[in-house]
Amino acid sequence: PLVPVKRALLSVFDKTGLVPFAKALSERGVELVSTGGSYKALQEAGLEVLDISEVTNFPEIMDGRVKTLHPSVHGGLLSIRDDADHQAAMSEHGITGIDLFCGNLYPFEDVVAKGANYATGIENIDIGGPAMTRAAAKNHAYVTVVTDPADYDDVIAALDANNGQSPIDLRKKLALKAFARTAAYDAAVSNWMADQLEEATPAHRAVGGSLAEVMRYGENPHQSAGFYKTGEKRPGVASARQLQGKTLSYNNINDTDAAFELVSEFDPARTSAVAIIKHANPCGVAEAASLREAYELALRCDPVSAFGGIVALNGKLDAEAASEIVKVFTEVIIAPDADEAALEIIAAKKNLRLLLTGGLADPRAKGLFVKSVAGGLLVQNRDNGVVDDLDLKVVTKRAPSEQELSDLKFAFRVAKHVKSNAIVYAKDGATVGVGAGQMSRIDSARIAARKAQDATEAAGLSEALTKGCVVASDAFFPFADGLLSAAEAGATAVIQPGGSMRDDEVIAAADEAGLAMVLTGMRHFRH
Ligand code: 93A
Repeated sequence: PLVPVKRALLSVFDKTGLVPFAKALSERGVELVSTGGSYKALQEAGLEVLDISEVTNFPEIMDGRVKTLHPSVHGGLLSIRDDADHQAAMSEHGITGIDLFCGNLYPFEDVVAKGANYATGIENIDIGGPAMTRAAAKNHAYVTVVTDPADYDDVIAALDANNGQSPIDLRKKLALKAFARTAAYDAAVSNWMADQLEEATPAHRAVGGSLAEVMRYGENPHQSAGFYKTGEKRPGVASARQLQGKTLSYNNINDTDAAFELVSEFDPARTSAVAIIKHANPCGVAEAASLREAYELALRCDPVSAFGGIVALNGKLDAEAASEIVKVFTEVIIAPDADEAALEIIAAKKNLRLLLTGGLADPRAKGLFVKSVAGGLLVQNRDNGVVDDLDLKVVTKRAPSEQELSDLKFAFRVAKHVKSNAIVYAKDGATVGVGAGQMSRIDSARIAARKAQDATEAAGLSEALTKGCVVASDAFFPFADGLLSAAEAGATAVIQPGGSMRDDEVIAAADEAGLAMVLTGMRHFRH
């Protein structure tokens, strides 16, 4: 369980903490071996260190592509120390055991995130580093593998606590970390390569990411959780800059993502839009001439649910909008940017988290969407259908008016981001009732109508918010009942994908009720 550390090989791209770590090892009698740049850094710091080519008796060749890929290195890392045959091979070939490997890899993820060209991306795929990391991790029965500068101090402390020997629990923990690192590294290579060859498709790519943060807990306090970043280049919650407030929780990240993806559907050149999210569903969405007005309209839809919600904006947060938002207890605000006056207003609310993304997510980008099932991962492209691109067909006797058509598109844009079955009532560019996540469409329609009634009462209005509204459904109406319940609530126009066996029945019912109906031909299930 305890193994002495006599020789260490250090080969790091990121030289953070390298010199003090190597010095501490050296002071504890560990012999140091190192590669090119790392060797130079150690030598300049006055440490006694062997160059790798003295171990391999082979020069670094091909611009460093082959520097550590040698049996003297891999034999030293992989040999079973108490196996007679392995020991015989070592003495026959003059191989010395390597007891500690300290390495980190060419910064492939950073380089491609900065938009490196193809050749640069390829050149930054580290081969020797992962090979040594995996060899050392495999042989953790004898070898300590250190892949993260954050662990340097702990390793030295463990050696000191054990008479200069490395304990097995530490070696196992570090080996696990090493394999996680090389797996994430190769996933990044695979994803980048797939993006180079074809637009984001789920096929033939490793799905994975790097652990960015160990979270306090998951969806519930008894679940442990981590936040993994895939390195996908798109504005959103994973790459946003947090200006203030506590770190985001698991649910915060999930909801903030839902909020920002929704609000990104609204082109800021055309309109100002705000979405308020609770439990990953919008409890209010609106577009208007200003963000403040959009926020007020979004809030009107369901002021009760908005308490403790996440607010996303499609434009630069200004003082007018900020001063309204801070009146309601809000967990997170996410926006592309914020002006100075808004920052000051938000700063007064210490616990309110503010995230700035630097831009909006492209709703048409393919991206990848991953969901786990027991024993598997489902991977698909992000739902990148946009109502503006669809061929809308009027199927009723009455065609929607211009205002109705604008509201229909608005409602369908929102419905895409509501959990299925989704029914969205909207009027004048604002939701007035949202029915989400029901097992039957009729229930979602009833809930949306009831929420609209509540909103009407809360706003102290004499006329129902649903009077003259439109309704959107994320999937076709299987029967006329859902549609008729919307008409009863006051809706005058309907947007839905169509495609039901009973479309004729549903269209006839719409005609009878005097509704205008538009079919999109595209479904927006979301679960
Ligand atoms: O080009 S490589 O794939 N070929 C190798 O044989 C090799 N050995 C170590 N890259 C290789 N490395 C990497 O070089 C390490 O993973 C580390 O990131 C870097 C350290 O180089 P230096 O010590 O010269 O700065």
